[in-house]
Amino acid sequence: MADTLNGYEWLARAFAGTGMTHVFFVESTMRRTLLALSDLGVKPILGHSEKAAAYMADGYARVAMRPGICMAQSVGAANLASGLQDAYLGHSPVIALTGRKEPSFQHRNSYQEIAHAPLFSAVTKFSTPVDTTAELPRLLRHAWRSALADPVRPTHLDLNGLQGDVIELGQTSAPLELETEARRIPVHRPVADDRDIEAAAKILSSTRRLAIVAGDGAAASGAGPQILALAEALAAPVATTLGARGIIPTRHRLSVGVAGSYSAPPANRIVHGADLVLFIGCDTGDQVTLNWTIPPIETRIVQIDADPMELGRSYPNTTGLVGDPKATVARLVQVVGRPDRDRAFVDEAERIVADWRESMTPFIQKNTAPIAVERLCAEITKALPADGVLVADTGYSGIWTGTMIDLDTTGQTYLRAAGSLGWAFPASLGAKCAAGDRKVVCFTGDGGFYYHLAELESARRYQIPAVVVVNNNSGFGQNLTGVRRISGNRPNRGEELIRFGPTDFAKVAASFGVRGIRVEEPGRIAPALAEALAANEPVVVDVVTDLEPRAPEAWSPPR
Ligand SMILES: Cc1ncc(C[n+]2csc(CCOP(=O)(O)OP(=O)(O)O)c2C)c(N)n1
Repeated sequence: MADTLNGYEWLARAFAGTGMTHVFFVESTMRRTLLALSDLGVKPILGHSEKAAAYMADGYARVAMRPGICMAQSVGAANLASGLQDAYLGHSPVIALTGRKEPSFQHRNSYQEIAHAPLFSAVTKFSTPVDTTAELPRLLRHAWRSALADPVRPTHLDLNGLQGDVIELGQTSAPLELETEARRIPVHRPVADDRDIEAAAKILSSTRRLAIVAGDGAAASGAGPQILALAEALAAPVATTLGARGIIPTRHRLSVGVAGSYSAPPANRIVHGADLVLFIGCDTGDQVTLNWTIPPIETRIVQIDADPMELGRSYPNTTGLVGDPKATVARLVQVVGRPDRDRAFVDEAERIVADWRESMTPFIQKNTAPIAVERLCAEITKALPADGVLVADTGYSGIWTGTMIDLDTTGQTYLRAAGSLGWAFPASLGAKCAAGDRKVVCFTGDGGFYYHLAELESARRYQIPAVVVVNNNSGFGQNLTGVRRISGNRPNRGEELIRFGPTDFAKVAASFGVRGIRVEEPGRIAPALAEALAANEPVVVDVVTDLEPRAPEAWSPPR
């Protein structure tokens, strides 16, 4: 029997025992636990909103590939839950802890409290009240295992006591381990059944025009080298989801870029032109398939996924293999061997990509103000270290970074918002907490940056040296196209819906005590990035661009 401990002592020691380095919270919650964690060397990071704390935990979890913890008191639960949407969609193992008023306060108009269960039901895969400290170890272990198991997703414990204090003060004599084997995601690497692998190898080898689409699950599995080996053996072009950008070097001749709605034209054209598509760790959702038109719905599919529920979810004509992408593709490479392949399809794909890249050259080389975002992206490509982490916000920030920034070393990591505007800045702070010496660059629009500007204060207080690049075009640039469409392209009509600023974010940063660099000329981008990356402190690089230029547009099939 282990020693009897208070809940807060148990929790702090159990968390610290996993090797976690930071937790993210907003007062007033779990004070005893937070102080005990601090004593054990785990840094509590106080954010300015629960949503930002959740995003920080998310960024932390995606880099650490282990659980990220966020905490809030009862009235913050709704804010915290809203911050879990991205972690849920982005398959990030965030564990949320909230306080909840004691049972005697329930169902009698208690101040500041609504029911928590409905708030968390849509954004977690496991959420439960914890009524006694004796139950805490078992339920936390379950929340932990559940967050890490495929499909990886957030979990939540609703702790008795407004600030979780009833649980903190109760006693337990449970063992301190949260997990017996500390492994990063994916915790398990099952290999698909040999018969399924052999059948798939036959189908793939006998397809002339074969395209691979690698998804976020393949990226989480670290399957890049195995996918590249398979693509080489089968002479197959490789497209990715936005989240799997960089899973193989983006300048590799087999790489055709991101497919779907947040993409440049080549990948969609190429995947659409395939006779068979091999999806690897890919959710086949609307974003990567451009509403299930890339490839067309009747296309023959082979699909590898750790989660059997994903197989054939959207494409009925699917041969499915259940297994970890890395382990299963490695085996598939062995079985496929070195078949004699027709290279016409890859040659065609290579030409399409080369033509598109050439068409972008004038924008990349544009040397006058206002700065072209293509040029900004090219400068980030040059500046990002070989082991750098790039954190992109949603919308155009996802499209620009996913199409115009090349990631050419296997040491680089690309993280992107799964749709929540404003996610990237707080997520990049959490990412930096987990990244050690690796540099973290956040790419955000001004619209996205406004959401959590207050976290500049957190970045300064904790000296979290993330580099924030703001594509400052004084408005919701992506939405200009939509506003114009509904206003019949009448000049200025409806633009008040999307224009704001101008704001000098370098000055805003300075007022928070954060170094800010304002960039108005293309020639100043490289020195600004170099200065920011060399600084061992947070830096905002405010790049003045224009609302008018459009990001690359997805190619869609002729109707
Ligand atoms: C929470 C949330 N609200 C609204 C949106 C819709 N949305 C997507 S992109 C975008 C505009 C983003 O503007 P900004 O960050 O300035 O980048 P830009 O398009 O100008 O490059 C909006 C409003 C969203 N994705 N998430």
